[in-house]
Parts: sequence; C-alpha cells; structure tokens
Amino acid sequence: MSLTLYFHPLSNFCQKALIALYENGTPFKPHLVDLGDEKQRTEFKKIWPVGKFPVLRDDANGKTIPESSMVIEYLDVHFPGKTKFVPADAELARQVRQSDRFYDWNMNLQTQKIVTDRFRPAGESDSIGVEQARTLMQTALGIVDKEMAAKTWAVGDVFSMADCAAAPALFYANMVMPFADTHKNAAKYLDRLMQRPSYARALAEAKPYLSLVPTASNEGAKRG
Ligand SMILES: N[C@@H](CCC(=O)N[C@@H](CS)C(=O)NCC(=O)O)C(=O)O
Repeated sequence: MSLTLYFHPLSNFCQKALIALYENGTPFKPHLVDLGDEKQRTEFKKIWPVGKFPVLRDDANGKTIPESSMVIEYLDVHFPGKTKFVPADAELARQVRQSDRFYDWNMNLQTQKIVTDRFRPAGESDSIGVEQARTLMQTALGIVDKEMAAKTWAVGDVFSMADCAAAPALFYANMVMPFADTHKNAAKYLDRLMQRPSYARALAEAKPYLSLVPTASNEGAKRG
C-alpha cells in the first residue's frame, strides 16, 4: 500500500479527503496526528512543514500532497474509481472547482474560525473575527439554500469534489449555527450528504471527538 493520509477525524478539511478515499475504497494507511501533542506536531512537520492537514503521502510516486482539494485531484488522476471527482468536461470541471472553493472559503474556513476561537487562551478570543465568520456563513447558506432548491448534488447530476467540500462545511455550519428551520433546501442537501456511505463513515469516525465542537447552545453560553 503506497498511500498514507496524515489527518485528524474531527477536521473538516480532512473529512473532505476521507470522503474521496472512502468513495472509491482506495487503500491507504491512516496516520492520525494529534496537533496538540508537541512530539506528533514536530514529526508531522517533517512531512509537511506548513503543519496543516490533510496531507497525502504517496511512497510509490515519491510525492507529498497537501491541500484537501489537491489530495482529491491527485486521487482522481492516480487512483481513479467509480466516483470521478472532477469531470472530464472542462466547463463542468471549472464549476466543480468553483463550488469547492465556495464551500472552503465561505464555510469550511469560517467554521474553523468559530471552532478554533474557543481554544484560544482566556481573554484572547477574536470576537469580531467570529462575528464576521458567522455573517459570511449566513450569506453563504442563503446562496446554498437557493441553489439546492432544484439540485441533488452541488454540480451537475453526480457526486463530485464539490460535494466532498460541502459535506463537512454544512455539517459543522449546522452544529455552530443550526439552519434546519431557516434553510430547508440546504438542510435536505446535508441529509443527503450524511446518508452517503463515504461521509457516514467519516462522521462515525469523528463522533468520539465531536463534543469538542462548540454547538449553538454551548457557544452562546460561552459568549454570555
Ligand atoms: N486549505 C487547506 C486547509 C487545511 C487546514 O486548515 N487544516 C487545519 C485543520 S481543519 C489544520 O491543519 N490546522 C492546524 C493548524 O493550523 O495548526 C486544505 O484545504 O487542506
């Protein structure tokens, strides 16, 4: 087996990569990294000095691939399977990449901001940044809700890299800012994503860590 994924099951960006690996049953060695453990962080930085995961290492090709979207594109090219993550058609491929960027920038990074703010030392939280993240997520949710009124998956008729990005984006957005009552189309799309076996498996593996995520109620309590 030539592939190793450096990851943590709770991380939204890592879940993106896991979905792609599970979609096609691609064999890989899971290497869980606890970034809170100084020794593990140091070891991981020897693989990828930036220190952000997911990172895919392909020993057979001598390649190290950081960035969740690049991991998925790499798998698509070198380990193709029944799910094609980026369509062959150039315009559809552009739409998939655009949607992937949309979910990463407007939702995945924003939930990351809200969640990680909680772990800052007392008195050093960035309340303005967190409010900006919430506002941006509300705007993004409105766009998703409108778009998903008539669609099953993010782009075209089939599951793609954009859906890999959307799954953790909407899952964590719903934890920190529940939207089932206000954005029904987005909520139905999240249901479909959670029923997809690849994401159901990634979520089951994240479950033991989910209590670390601030939900709408306990974040509210924290903000007083
Ligand atoms: N653009 C990157 C973002 C990766 C990222 O932000 N990963 C987070 C976990 S969700 C991380 O490794 N954070 C550790 C740190 O910043 O120290 C991707 O798509 O993979």
